Amino acid sequence: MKAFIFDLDGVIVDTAKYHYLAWKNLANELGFDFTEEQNEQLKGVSRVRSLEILLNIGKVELSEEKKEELLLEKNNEYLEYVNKMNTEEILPGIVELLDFLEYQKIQFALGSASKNAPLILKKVGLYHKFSAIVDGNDVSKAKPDPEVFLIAAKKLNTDPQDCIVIEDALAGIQAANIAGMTSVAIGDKKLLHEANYNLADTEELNIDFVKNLII
Ligand code: B16
Ligand code: MG
Repeated sequence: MKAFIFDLDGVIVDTAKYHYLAWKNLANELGFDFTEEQNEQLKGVSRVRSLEILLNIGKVELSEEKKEELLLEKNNEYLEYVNKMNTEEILPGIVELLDFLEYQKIQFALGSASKNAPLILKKVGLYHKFSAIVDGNDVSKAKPDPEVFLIAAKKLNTDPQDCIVIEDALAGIQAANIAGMTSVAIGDKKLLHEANYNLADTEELNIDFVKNLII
C-alpha cells in the first residue's frame, strides 16, 4: 500500500510570501535589502540556516545572542501573518486530493521543516486530516537529510519505497531521493530536475496524475 508525504510551504499553502516579508523587514533593519529572488534560497531551509544565509547576503556578522534575538523577532512577525490565515490559502487542488486519498483509504503525513507547521495546518483547517505530522520540532537534521521523511514513513508504518513525497524545494527532493522514496516536484523543472516527476503547480497534482502513482 502506498502512502503520501506532503511538504507544507509551497505544496499545501504558500507561506513563502510571509516568510519573505518577515525576513525582508529584518534585512532592512540591519541595513541591507533582500529581494524576492534571493528569498528562493530560503525555501525548504530551516529557520536557523535561513538567518545564516540572510546575514551572508548582507555581509553582517553578529553574536550568537543577537542571532537568537533576531530569530525570535522574525518568527513573531511571521506568526502575525500566520494567525490571519484561513482555508482560502490552501493551494488549488489540495483539498480535492486529500479528500480523494481519504476516500481511497490511502494514508498521508506531513513532512515539513517548519516548527510552525501544526499551527498553520490548524489555521487552514487541515490538521485533523493527517495521519502523522513530522515538522521542524521533530528532527535534528534538516533537508536534504532524509530524517524528516523517514520518521514520517515510520509513523505511517510504510516502507520508504512505498512513500510518495510532494515537495517544492530542491533540498526536499534530494531528501526524498536519498530516503528511497518517489519524489514529485512542484515548481521550476530546471531547478527541480532531480525529481522522479515534475509538475508546474499544485493544479497539476490532480486525481488522474495521482491514480497513476498508486496503481
Ligand atoms: P519555521 P517547508 C519551510 O517549510 C519553509 O519552506 C522555509 O522557508 C522555512 O524557513 C522553514 O520551513 C522553517 O520554518 O520558521 O516556520 O520553523 O517547505 O519545509 O514546509
Ligand atoms: Mg516547501
